[in-house]
Amino acid sequence: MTDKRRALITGITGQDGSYLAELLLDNGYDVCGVVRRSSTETFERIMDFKSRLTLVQADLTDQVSMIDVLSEIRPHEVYNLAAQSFVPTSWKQPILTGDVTALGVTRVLEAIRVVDKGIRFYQASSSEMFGHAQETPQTERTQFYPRSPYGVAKVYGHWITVNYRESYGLFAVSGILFNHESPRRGLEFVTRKVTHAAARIKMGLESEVRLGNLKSKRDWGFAKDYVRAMWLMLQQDTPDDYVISSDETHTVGEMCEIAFDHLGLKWQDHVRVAPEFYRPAEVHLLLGCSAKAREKLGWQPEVSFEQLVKLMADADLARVQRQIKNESA
Ligand code: NAP
Ligand code: G4F
Repeated sequence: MTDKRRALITGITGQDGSYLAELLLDNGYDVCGVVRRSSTETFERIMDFKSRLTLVQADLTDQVSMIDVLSEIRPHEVYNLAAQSFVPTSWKQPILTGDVTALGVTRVLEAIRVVDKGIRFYQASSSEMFGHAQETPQTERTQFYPRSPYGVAKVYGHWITVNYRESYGLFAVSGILFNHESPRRGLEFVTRKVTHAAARIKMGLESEVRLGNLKSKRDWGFAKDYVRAMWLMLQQDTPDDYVISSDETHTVGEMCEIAFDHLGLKWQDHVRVAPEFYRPAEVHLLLGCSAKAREKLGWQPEVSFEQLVKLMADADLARVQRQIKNESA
């Protein structure tokens, strides 16, 4: 072990985990990532810098594996990003979602309590906790009203983090992050589904994309900006909870318009509304107020909503063009 600061990231193979790992490596950390066993590797997002990481096998559903990993690595900071994070899946698999996304947080906190109470802890909380929003914009003081099993699980994760801070004096913080996207976003989330489809349509591989509620509004930002806020939260003198958002809201329809327009296409020609993508209970409007983070952490986003959608569309177009070239070679 070196004298460098050590960070452990659960969910390192996900969108945020991959960006956070890069940020921490750049900041001089030894970075360790928890990966769960699967029959095929899910290392695509961390491939370019995997040789600089330590990867350890554990699972948020397995308490002993989390204690073992913390005992072995002895990190200074733990970022808990692992979750069943796709909202529609949380209705299909509510028990699994509760086990990983809610109780999983307690398992990590228990591992910290047992191994070393000095470890600083970040919990990836979500604007989905506001759900049927009780006020607009939403702040750290807005009452929660989750609208999916995922949102309910995140509310549990938030409060157990606050509770371990208050019960055991842990440096445990909850970052309430609004939607954040990137070219590394999973293909099932709406932004990436749209930019990926627009790129394939542009290249003549498809002609339409089927979506659900085009009227729903989200406060979207760039994932790379948002992981910076996670790190900042763990560098403060005292633990606290922060909303991280762009402080703007846009409809799914507006997002489609920018993506298709950017690739020289008319979105109404290609977007079809399909009932199967509507949700049993929708979160209609999310709009954050990140004033506290801007003032206390000195955080602010660098990429606007429009820039974000365009950079995602560009990345998907380049990716689709590369695939076509490789297939014809
Ligand atoms: P993501 O891309 O879906 O990544 C989820 C990660 O969790 C993956 O690395 C996955 O591993 C891992 N994981 C799932 N179940 C696990 C288990 N049982 N044990 C260990 N690891 C497990 O999510 P993301 O967008 O990066 O989001 C990161 C975190 O922030 C999540 O907790 C999410 O709920 C929360 N969040 C996200 C947003 C957003 O807009 N992106 C906003 C607010 C909060 P595999 O690769 O093996 O599947
Ligand atoms: O992209 P989404 O699936 O993201 P959602 O449900 O807001 O959740 C994401 O952000 C949360 C933060 O608020 C995270 F905690 C969570 O882990 C995840 O990262 O859907 C966004 C909106 C919804 O209103 C949905 O109904 O887009 C609407 N939508 C319309 N058509 C669609 C589709 N969503 C998806 N995934 N697929 C569609 O075809």
